[in-house]
Amino acid sequence: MEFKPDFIEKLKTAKSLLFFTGAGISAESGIPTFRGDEGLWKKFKPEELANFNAFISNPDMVWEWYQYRRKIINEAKPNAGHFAIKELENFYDVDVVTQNVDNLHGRAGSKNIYELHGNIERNYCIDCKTFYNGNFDFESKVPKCKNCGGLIRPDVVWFGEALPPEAFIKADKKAEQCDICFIVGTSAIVYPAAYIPITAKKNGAYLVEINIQPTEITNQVDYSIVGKAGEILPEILNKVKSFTGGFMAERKEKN
Ligand code: BJW
Ligand code: ZN
Repeated sequence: MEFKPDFIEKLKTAKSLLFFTGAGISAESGIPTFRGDEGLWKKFKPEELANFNAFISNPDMVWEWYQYRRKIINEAKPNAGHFAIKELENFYDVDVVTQNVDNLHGRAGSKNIYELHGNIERNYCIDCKTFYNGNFDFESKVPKCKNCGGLIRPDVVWFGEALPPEAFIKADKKAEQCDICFIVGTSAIVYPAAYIPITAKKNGAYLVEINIQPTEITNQVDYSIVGKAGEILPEILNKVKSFTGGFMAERKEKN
């Protein structure tokens, strides 16, 4: 595809890229998004599942929902979008600020990942905070802590809960410093995560959105690319690879 000329210029001069990603980047890996026609929450109401009170009043139901999703995530693989972001590390300083809990950026090999909503591969005891990795062999009933008998929950951020402070503070700093901020596959309606691209813009970053449809943030971006992340991101990578001369060539040699 033909990219906007000012975006090409930015790609040639930028040193640091920040990717702010959401469920849409994993859609082509077969993981359902949250909202929209095919969204997870057409079938399951968020207020019934993604909050602490729901877990306390019906732990088995909430646990079963997470086990169902873990199964899908375990079988999924990173797609061309995740891998393109990883490969852009050969040319730029790349930071990935993700709302996803699926660890597909990690499995694609990205170096600098800030997980704002936790990671579904981890669990912890709600009472003594002991951590448990793994999937408990997909048990459908909520497991109990070996130390204290407390309920074990997934290490994800539910509505009304604080984001992991270290990840959010670092992500916010990266947002202040990046040259280009890509907003990929997110409805950009969940806060405080959605402040990340706004912070980037306030600090002079060029904003590029990649989504199959317009979102809450579309009217604030410099460039809205309508299309699938798994197709557009590899095209951006190819464009970068096609640049010759200047410091881009030096960067290729350096890496
Ligand atoms: C494609 C594609 C393809 C498809 N290619 N694109 C203002 C400030 C602060 C807070 C608030 C505020 N206003 C309201 C709040 C409260 C609340 C909130 O934001 N509510 C809004 C919904 C209104 N926020 C919170 O409660 C947060 N905590 C908080 O505020 O704490 C305060 C506090 C402070 C101190 C102490 C204590 C408390 C927490 C939010 C947690 C969100 N958690 C979830 C669940 C995580 C666990 C799990 O996975 O189960 O996170 S909700 C869900 O939404 C999940 C996602 O990460 C998040 C964002 O969704 P995402 O990724 O954008 O997915 P979708 O489905 O919405 O969009 C997919 C997009 O992809 C679409 O646009 C498609 O078009 C696109 N797409 N295929 C490209 N192939
Ligand atoms: Zn415990």
